[in-house]
Amino acid sequence: MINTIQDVKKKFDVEDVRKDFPILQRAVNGSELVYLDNAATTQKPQAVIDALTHYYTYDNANIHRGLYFLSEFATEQYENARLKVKEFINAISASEIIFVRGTTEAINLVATSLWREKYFNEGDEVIISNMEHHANIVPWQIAGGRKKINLKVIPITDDGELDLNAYESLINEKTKLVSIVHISNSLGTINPIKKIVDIAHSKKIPVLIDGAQAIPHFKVDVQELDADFYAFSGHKIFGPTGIGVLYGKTELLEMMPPYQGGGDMIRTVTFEKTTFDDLPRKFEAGTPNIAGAIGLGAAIDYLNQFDRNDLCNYENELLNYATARLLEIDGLKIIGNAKEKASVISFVIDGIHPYDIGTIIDTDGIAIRTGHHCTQPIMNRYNLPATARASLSFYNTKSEIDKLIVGLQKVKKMFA
Ligand code: 7TS
Repeated sequence: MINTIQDVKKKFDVEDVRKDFPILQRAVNGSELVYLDNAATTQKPQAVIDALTHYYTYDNANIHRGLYFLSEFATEQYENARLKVKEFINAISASEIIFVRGTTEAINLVATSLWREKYFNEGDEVIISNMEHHANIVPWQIAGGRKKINLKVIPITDDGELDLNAYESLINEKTKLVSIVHISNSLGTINPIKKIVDIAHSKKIPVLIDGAQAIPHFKVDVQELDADFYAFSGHKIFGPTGIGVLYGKTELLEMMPPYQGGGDMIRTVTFEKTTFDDLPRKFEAGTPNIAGAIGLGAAIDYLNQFDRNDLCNYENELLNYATARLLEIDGLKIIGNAKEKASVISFVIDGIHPYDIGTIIDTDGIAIRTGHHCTQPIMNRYNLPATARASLSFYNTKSEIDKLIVGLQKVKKMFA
């Protein structure tokens, strides 16, 4: 069979890839930057930076309005980015792609809009898990104002895996939604999301998936998962900050009232009554992050050059290497040992506060995250105030992991 141009993927080579990310060449505190905080945000390839610069230099105009060339051209690029997202996650239609600020706004949109629709009554239940980011806890707590949704929490095992039997037993006639993280940002656990969806759907309950950490690691197909909603942030897949995506099935998005009101989301307005535009514009009030969407499109183009499996396999290789090397350190314990794990490693070292670890290795230019990672309930589950976390992307190398180990050994010596 003859390959089409689109089928021919660029061979993955980490040294080549690193040249695409200019920030990786900079120094921090006199050392070459070792950036191991990719779960917080990823670095941007030159192609994304160029797309932003190009847009603001040559093409800037507001969209969906003027009949002049620049406005039409900006609109075309913005809508083209939506098409790229649609293809990227295999949605049925581009109108199922709502541009938002990020995962946080996507979940707030769903929680607020479903309340307004009276989809929830006071005392109805949303099933989440013990490993949710605050972005998938707090919106459900505040959506109804004084009226409360009850959160039912799937417990996790000591290894950091969801207890699926407990999940099934939490479902009852009050369960209105399951809202669950695909990959945990603090444990690295890859949840069996398809199984979770199938169980919920067998009881006719829709599922929202927080895909913030999954989307950078592997190919996500919303139709294959049969996700009702899927949320992610552009900045975690090598795109700009301030842009993200809410995917929703058409029938759900059509049933839901707008999240915010204003320009661009209406069809007619009088002082008495307003009618709303069709999807997706009903949910995109005001001037959106046009440059951000275009930058996200460029990030998707960047990723699409590669076979995503090559990137994923390489990240797994890094995960295995880093796990083995970290465990060489006396007194170091990894938090989160699920069988299915992405390249996110939380750890603690006996007698040393994670903040001290982070601060000391920063003096050698090594960036890791320390803290509760916006997942306080999981810290409580393990009885920890915080962990240190190294999260790896496909532009990281084994030699960077070696530098982390040298840094941690230095920390150990200082506290000996
Ligand atoms: N959900 C998960 C699983 C996340 O990891 C994050 C951010 C969010 C939601 C929120 O995403 P945002 O783009 O709307 O802020 N996680 C992290 C992190 O682990 N370190 O910094 C941010």
